[in-house]
Parts: sequence; C-alpha cells; structure tokens
Amino acid sequence: MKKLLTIQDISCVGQCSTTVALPLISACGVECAILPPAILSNHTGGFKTWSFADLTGELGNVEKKWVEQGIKFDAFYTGYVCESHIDPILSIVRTCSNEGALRFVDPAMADNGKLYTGFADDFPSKMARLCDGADYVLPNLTEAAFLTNSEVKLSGYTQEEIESLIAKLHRLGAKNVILTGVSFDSDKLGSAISDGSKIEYDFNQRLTRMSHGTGDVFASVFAGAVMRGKTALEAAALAADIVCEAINATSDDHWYGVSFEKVMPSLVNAIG
Ligand code: PXL
Repeated sequence: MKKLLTIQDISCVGQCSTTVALPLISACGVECAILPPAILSNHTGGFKTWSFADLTGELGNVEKKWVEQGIKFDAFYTGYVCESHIDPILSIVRTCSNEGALRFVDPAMADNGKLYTGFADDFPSKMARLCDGADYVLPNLTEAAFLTNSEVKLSGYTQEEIESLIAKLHRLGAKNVILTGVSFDSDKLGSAISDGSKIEYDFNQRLTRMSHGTGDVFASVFAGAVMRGKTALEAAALAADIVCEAINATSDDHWYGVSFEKVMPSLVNAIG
C-alpha cells in the first residue's frame, strides 16, 4: 500500500483540510499520515471567530524523529498552510521521500477573487515556492491568478486565456496543472488538466449550490486516485463526480462544509 503524508491544518470543526483528506485518502486504499502545522477550532470561511495554535516549532522535531527512524513517504499532499510552514515542509519533503515520491500542492489560500482571511497580500508568492517542482498543482481560478500575478477573471474568459494562465503556472515549476472552476458554458463547470504538452478538459453539470470545503474534497480524491494508478484526467473526473455527489447529499441548512461521508461508498466502488 502506498503511503502519503498530508500537511495541512486541522480545523477541528468544519469538514475541511485534514479532517477531509484523512478519510477520503484512506477510502482510496492509500495509507494516509498527517502533519498539522496548525490547529484551529474551526475554519475561517464563514465562522465568526476561531482559535489558532501554530505548530511551526514542532515541525522540525517531527522531521528529526522520522529521519532517525527512516520513516519515508511515497507522496506528499499540502493544502492550507502559512508562510512559516513552507521551509519546514520543503525540508521534510527533501529528507522523507521514497524514490520517485510525488508532490501534490493544493494552494488553498483564496476563492471568489479574494485571499482567505488572515493571509497577507504577498502570501501567494510564498505559496508559489511550494508549487515549484510539484508534480500536481491544483489551484482554483483565483489562486491561479494570484500565484502568477495575473488579472483575476472569474467569468467571461476565453479558452486561450485559460491556457495562458496554465502556461504561467507551469513556468512556476509545476509539472502538471489541474485548474479548477473553469467554465466556458454557463451550465457546465469543470477543470483543465495539463501535463505541460497537452490540455484536457473535464466538465460536469453546474450545480446551483456552492459549498465550503469542496476544493479539499477534490484535491484529496485526486491525490488518492492518482496514487492508485488513475491518470490525471481520470482522477480529476472522479474527484469532480465525488464533489458533485457530496454537494447533492448535503442538506441546505448545512452551511460550513459538504457531507462527503455520505458518498464514501461511491468513492470506494469507483477506486475498486
Ligand atoms: O478549505 C480550505 C481551508 C482550510 N483550512 C482553513 C480554512 C480554509 C478555508 O477557509 O479557513 C483553516
């Protein structure tokens, strides 16, 4: 069984980051280790307030113990992290990689044209350091624009503009780019999947509801599926189907996340 380390916060309540990645990646049949660089009472996307315990100082201690014991991983998947976490993460990737280890980067920092609360305006340039050399980078349109200092266009763009944004992401050092939230047709929403030489698209019927945490569900299923041998296009298509199914399974009054728990059987079946 492949072993993946996910490095992103624990938001104790809110169905995002580690609390989504661990169950979904495990359901894919991939052993999932976790390293939370911060613990929050709840996520910052709609709750009124939160506590934040930074664990930057602990990351080096963890790395030291892993190095002492020869603990290594076949893949790393980073999500929501802060500036102080980036150097310790790059160090762990350097010292704890099995040969050929893959690096998945979800630059979870922004949506709908805005950085998440708490990130400084120059944070995207720090996140870009994680994208350099990553095997798979999975930004939404806002994150892609911020990472590449491009104009944020959430609608009314051409395919050419999308493909030029993708080219800029490759220039940051990303080997494969999965750009999410792409739409050329008002009733379809999907992603563009680029390996640097060809760009493929996957679309689903656009749902009227948008929910928090869907980017984390998408990235987790994508990483799990790639680790189980799916191509990037197959993994992106499966991740999008699971996100849509999870949104549809979420009751209207459940505002802070998606009920991904209800679609775990579909994921297990699809991965086989
Ligand atoms: O879903 C991304 C995410 C992860 N972690 C925290 C967040 C968010 C988005 O708002 O606030 C703490």
